[in-house]
Amino acid sequence: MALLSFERKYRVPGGTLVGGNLFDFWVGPFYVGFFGVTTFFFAVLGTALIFYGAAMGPTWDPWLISINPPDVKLGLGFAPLLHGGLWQIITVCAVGSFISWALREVEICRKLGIGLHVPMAFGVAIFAYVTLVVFRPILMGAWGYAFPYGIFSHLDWVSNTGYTYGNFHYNPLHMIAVSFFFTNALALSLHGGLILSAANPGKGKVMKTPDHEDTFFRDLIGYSIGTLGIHRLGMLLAMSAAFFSALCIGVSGTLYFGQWVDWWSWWLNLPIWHGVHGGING
Ligand code: UQ2
Repeated sequence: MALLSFERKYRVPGGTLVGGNLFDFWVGPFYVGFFGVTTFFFAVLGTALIFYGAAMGPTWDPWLISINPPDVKLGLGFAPLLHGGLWQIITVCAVGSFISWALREVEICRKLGIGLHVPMAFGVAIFAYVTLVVFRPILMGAWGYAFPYGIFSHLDWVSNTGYTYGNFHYNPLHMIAVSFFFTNALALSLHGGLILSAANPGKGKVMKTPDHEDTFFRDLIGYSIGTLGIHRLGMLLAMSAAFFSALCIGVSGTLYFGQWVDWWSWWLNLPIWHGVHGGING
């Protein structure tokens, strides 16, 4: 693997959080570091255990393989290996490797003297995953409320969990999360389209500059958020989407137990409707 011309300049020692200079080296293009080692360890062990669980299970059909959490009856205890124990160890491996990956990103940021935005954004994705398989199950008192590791089986879990609370589309935090996902898609398509349009003015022509990008949106809607601003907006929208997703499932079964459509009764129960003709409060 050839070194890019600028790589040598940026391959500086230091910036590590753990291990001093012990793991401060590269393998081919990859920085290793203490957290490179732990990422690799957890990822390989977790993947091997998924294959072991598949071998112990009834099928090798990739759609149908499923590593299931323990029965709800077990509560928060340690489960026998083939009755949720594998799921528990695989979950530890997953969380261990995700957090190791984030900390390896932090070490690389420190080496380069750049901000920690990438690991912070990734941290919100980790938070959403940990909410699903750790925080919410603990708050509900059983690992069995977490989702199974399988393609069809996790889709079934999403469907069943959604219907447990009536219709998740009535969950106001779900509404906010979906709105952030859609707005994120809008912002990224505007940004991708704008950059590609400036970079591709037509065969034989010199590509255009950010001035043209600004002017396009000022002509169109009287406002340009700017080249830095669009990336701030993108990061805000993406992190908010993941954060509100975590909240919308995190409160279901822990703070809110009913059907989400009934949550909206607060509106009908406002005192301003008392005595309104035809209203539910007479
Ligand atoms: C912009 C700008 C960019 C962009 C985009 C815009 C030059 C290259 C996409 C336009 C974005 C706006 C007006 C914000 C839209 C708001 C939402 C919530 C979707 O002005 O500056 O930089 O890529």
